[in-house]
Formats: sequence, structure tokens, C-alpha cells
Amino acid sequence: FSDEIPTIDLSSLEDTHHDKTAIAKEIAEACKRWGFFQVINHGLPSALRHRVEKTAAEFFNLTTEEKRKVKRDEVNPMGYHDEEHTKNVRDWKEIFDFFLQDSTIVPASPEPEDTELRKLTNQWPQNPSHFREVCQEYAREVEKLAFRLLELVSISLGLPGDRLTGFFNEQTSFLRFNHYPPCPNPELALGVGRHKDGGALTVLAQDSVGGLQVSRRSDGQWIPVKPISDALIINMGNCIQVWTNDEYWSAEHRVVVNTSKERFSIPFFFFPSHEANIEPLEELISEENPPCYKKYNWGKFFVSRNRSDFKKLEVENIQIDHFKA
Ligand code: AKG
Repeated sequence: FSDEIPTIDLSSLEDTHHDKTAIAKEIAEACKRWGFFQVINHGLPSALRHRVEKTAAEFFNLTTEEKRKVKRDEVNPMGYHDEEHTKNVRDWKEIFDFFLQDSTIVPASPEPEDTELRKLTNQWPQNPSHFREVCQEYAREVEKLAFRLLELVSISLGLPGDRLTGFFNEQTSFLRFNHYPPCPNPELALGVGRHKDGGALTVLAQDSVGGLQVSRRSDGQWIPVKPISDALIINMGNCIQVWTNDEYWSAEHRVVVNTSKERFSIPFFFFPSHEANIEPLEELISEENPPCYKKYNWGKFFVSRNRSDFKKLEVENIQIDHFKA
């Protein structure tokens, strides 16, 4: 068993004539074994990353009263939140979320028979004054990288590079700033409890503190994801696991707390359009490899995850296992 998630160098993508198959092969290997890898020389400007990290820290440094002016509510899941729960257990962190598209269309309710849609808009704090501008600049760059990765994932499956692009016409992607304060009782809490990401893929910037752990596909052991300066962590979400009929893996991950240091991280959750229906891709199924999942609608999945998260119902969040064929 290998005990470290792979690091993939994307520098050869800069050369437009370069054949992408070598990188695609590394991605295929990483997605099957881990569902997680790190990328270096990924093209996202390091100065911009540092600017957004600094801006996020400035926001979290405001008073609670100030931060709660942009608090999320029952209708709008975007904004500030200091009572995040994963599977009904409170996480040791505070967050700020914003959609990539300043207004994003989602279903009004998770009920399958309700066809009403709702437009959600971001909530921007007044302070720091440059907050919105920096966030949106970073979002545009990270989106570019996400589309490049989506293309590589398609190629790695032997499909045309644009095979998955159509699912993202009106994407519901969002970014999250995570702030994990030091925690005096590390045995009692987790920064984030074990979970899988629901969307297509996640691009995560973590700082140098560490704490993210991934469940290894082969045996479920928790393996730390080592901080590498300027690298980004990429993980496959549930949609990719379903599209590939379980060939690629959406790994469980969690964040352990630190007793003395605060930690910051910034995931970008690359999510399909609300109208996208997710099921194993027809090119990847056959008589010998029948579909493991039934079709489900992304928008309904998205709002139902959000709702159960918000109301802390006595049920577990909706999972792809609920759509097992
Ligand atoms: C999440 O926000 O869902 C995460 O998994 C965060 C991971 C991290 O902070 O490293």
C-alpha cells in the first residue's frame, strides 16, 4: 500500500501542444486508488491565493456581531455560519460561503414533486472593503482550474475532453472559507466530521497547519494530507463516482483539530447545474458492468443536503448510496 496521496505536476499543460495523456494517466491512477491528489504548477497565481487567504483571515477577525450581519438563514445557505454540523455533530469551526455565480438558481424545495425554482444571491460583508473583489477574482481563477481538471478527468476515462462540460451550464458551485480555532479538547471534537463531497470535484487550498485526513480506499485507514506550499488538493465528489459507475472514488475525509494553532482552508465545490441529472455515463456501462446507481437530480440532492444540514434533523444527510441500483 502506498501511504501518501499522489502529487501531480500540471506544468506541461502550459504548452498547448503538449499531449495530455501522460497527466491523464496519473489522474486515472489517483482517482481509482484514492479519489484525492495534490496538484503543483497548476496555474493559479500564488499572489492571488495569498491575498484571498489574508482577506478571509481579516473577515474572521471581525467581531461576532459584525460577522453575523451576513449570517446564513433558512432560505439562503450562503454567508457566515458558526454552527455548522456534519451528520448532526457540531464542527469546531466557523465558515463563510459564497456562490461562484452571484445569483444562482436552485430548486425551492427538496420535494421531488415541487418544480418551483428559487434565485439565491450572495451576501457580502461591508468589511474588509476589498472582500468581494478579492473573493470574485479568486473564484474566477479557481473555476478555470476546475474546468481544466474536469477535461483531464474526461480524457483519463477515454472520453472526449468536453464530455462533462454540459452539466455545468448554470453551475451551483460555491466557495467556502473555513476557520478552525485551536481546540483545547482534541479528543472530543473534529474540525469537520467524516463526510464525502456531494459535487463533481473540490479544489482545496489548505494552509501549513495540517489536519485534513483521507480515508484510504483500500482499507479505510485515515491518512493525513501533508501541506505542500502553494499546492492545491483535488478530490473527486459523488457525481464523479456515479458518472464513472464506482471506478473513480469519492473518498471520505475529515479534519482533526489542533490544540494550539488556528487553521484556515478554502475549498471550491465544483457543482453541476440544478437541472443536471446524474447517473452512470452510458459509455462506461455495459452488460458486464451494469449501472450501480439510479438517476437522481442534482438540484434536489443539493437542497436536500443543505436543508438536513441546517435543521439538524435526526436523519443522516442524503447520500449517493440512497440511489444504489
Ligand atoms: C469541508 O469544508 O467540507 C472540508 O472538508 C474542509 C477540508 C479542510 O479544511 O481541509
